[in-house]
Amino acid sequence: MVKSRKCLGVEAMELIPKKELIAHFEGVRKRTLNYAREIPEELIDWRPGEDKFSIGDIIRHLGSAELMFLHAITEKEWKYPGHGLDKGRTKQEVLHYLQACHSAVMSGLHALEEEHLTAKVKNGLGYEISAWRLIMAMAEHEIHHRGQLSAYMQANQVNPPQIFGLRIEQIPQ
Ligand code: NI
Repeated sequence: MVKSRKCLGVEAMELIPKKELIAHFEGVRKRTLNYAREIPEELIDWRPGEDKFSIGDIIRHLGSAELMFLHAITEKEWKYPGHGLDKGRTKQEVLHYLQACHSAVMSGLHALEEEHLTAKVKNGLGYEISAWRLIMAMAEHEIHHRGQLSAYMQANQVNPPQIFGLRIEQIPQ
């Protein structure tokens, strides 16, 4: 049976209620923080190349990206606040910025009505998608950068935490 894109969006919202989408992102963020907390202070400005993100840049970027995704959902406009040192310089400052962005975004997401989430928003490339997909995109974006943090840590002989608390060798074969 062929269904319109709108129908599919509404059905998906029924399958994944807003509170579950938010809870999923909260879980992703909790695990990102587990990584960020393990980063030694002296590595906060480490970057793998001159024109690459530093560890601090990635953490500031995750906070600013959250604000960007919420703004796109609520205002249907793409606007990125940047990830410069004005957002925080030390590990404590960048984590504080990340937390401040997260609190603002969680309040914003909780306040959304169902119709905000099924409304169409243009993505960065100009294609229309349902706004709720941006919450999933926000999670995917964060997971991408968390993997990057993990690689940065390993390049500096710092063991990143296990994502779900177990090593793959602990799972029965
Ligand atoms: Ni990014």
